[in-house]
Amino acid sequence: MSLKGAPVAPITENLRHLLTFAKIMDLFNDIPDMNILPYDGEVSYYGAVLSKFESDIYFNSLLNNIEWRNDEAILYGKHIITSRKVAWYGDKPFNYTYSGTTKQALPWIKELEEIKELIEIKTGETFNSCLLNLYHNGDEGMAWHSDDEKALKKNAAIASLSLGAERKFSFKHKQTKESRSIILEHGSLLVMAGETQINWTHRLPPTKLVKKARINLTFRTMESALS
Ligand SMILES: O=C(O)CCC(=O)C(=O)O
Repeated sequence: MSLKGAPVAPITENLRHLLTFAKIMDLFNDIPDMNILPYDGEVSYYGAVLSKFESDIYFNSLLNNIEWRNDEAILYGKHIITSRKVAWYGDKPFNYTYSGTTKQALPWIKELEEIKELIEIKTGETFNSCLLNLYHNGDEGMAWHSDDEKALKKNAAIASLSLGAERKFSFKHKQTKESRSIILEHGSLLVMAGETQINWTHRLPPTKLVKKARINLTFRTMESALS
């Protein structure tokens, strides 16, 4: 509700104030205590943050309403087009370059705004962009990498929401090569924070065991959008 005639702050500003208040009041008691990584990074797995019903609805509406495109990469000088599909959304049409190619962010759609708000409330973090991946089945995965591009705010949390088929997700330490894996359920949230991207790589290994599709959303913070 707003007072008649009083200026109305944009919703994102209101949300930011609410989040700061909630953080001060320690209202984020959903945050898991356990770190999946043994050292040099922070990864929290919240389990399902959406019901099966909500997860099914979001899976189907994202499948239909997102502007999916085949991903592209330059690998060993060759231009590769993946069967996995990808999409990039954000507060502003900022450019995100990874694997040698650049994408321009599309404006948020309703479903993404709703999921983003839920994740911001659960985690106490804010995000200004989201990379989505669509894996049609277990043949499609993602190779070892870190989300450490210069355009991303350094050490900012990255929140990963999974919908659809359950898949294994793995981390490997860059120096010690120690690894950890976790199964990401339908409707689940995983948050990578601290120095995770500096010290660890992660991947979604391909598997012959999974025949169904999965959608993953990683909410991120672009540095360029903060100024
Ligand atoms: O699909 C996933 O869970 C992983 C996606 C990922 O690693 C990324 O977007 O950087």
